Amino acid sequence: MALNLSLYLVTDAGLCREAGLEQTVEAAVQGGATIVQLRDKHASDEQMLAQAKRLKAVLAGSGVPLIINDRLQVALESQADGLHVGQSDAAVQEARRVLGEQAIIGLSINTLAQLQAAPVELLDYVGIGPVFATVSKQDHAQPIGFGGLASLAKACPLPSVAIGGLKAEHAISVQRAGANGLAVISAICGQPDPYQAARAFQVFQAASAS
Ligand code: TZP
Ligand code: MG
Repeated sequence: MALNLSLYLVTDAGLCREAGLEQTVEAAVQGGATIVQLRDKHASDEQMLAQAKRLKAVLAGSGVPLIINDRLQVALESQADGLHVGQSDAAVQEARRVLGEQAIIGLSINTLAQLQAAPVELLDYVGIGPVFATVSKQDHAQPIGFGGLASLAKACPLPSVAIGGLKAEHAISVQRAGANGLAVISAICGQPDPYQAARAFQVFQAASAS
């Protein structure tokens, strides 16, 4: 199945606590999220594995892939669809070797040097950002703005998804910058209505396509 990065939901356990993580993901997918990443910097591998299994059940039959952030063993044991790694995470080579050819593997990049160093032949997509500063990731790299996003997306031979401080109203600028989609945490997680929050992106995407 072709990789659809147009609305990439990255989960945050804290922000989803009240509404529930599975409920948030289910609503977001109904609202148009096309890919979901389980990200939790505080959970143990066991907790993350259990959460991955619950999310797999939620996503079963939806055609929306489940990607695991950072934890190669969790991705393997949960039989998730793929793994997303940052510059300091498990090596892409190791992830591809362990997860196999079919797995979706993504890498975060923030600079042209990181893009040039990326093993693009082993990757399915890159995450580019942060576009804006965000409280959702405390240790994020220097924000690159839409100008930086455009230079990296244009130089990138792979599909790309923009991340960092993005809201529905940024969908048009992201598309114009040449990225294939938007990855978001707080625009959906912790919103009063995650279904409507996801749908808002479709409205902007449809407007920019017409
Ligand atoms: N990587 C770069 S910025 C970011 C991550 C995981 C957080 C994005 O969260 P938000 O709430 O969409 O700004
Ligand atoms: Mg990481």
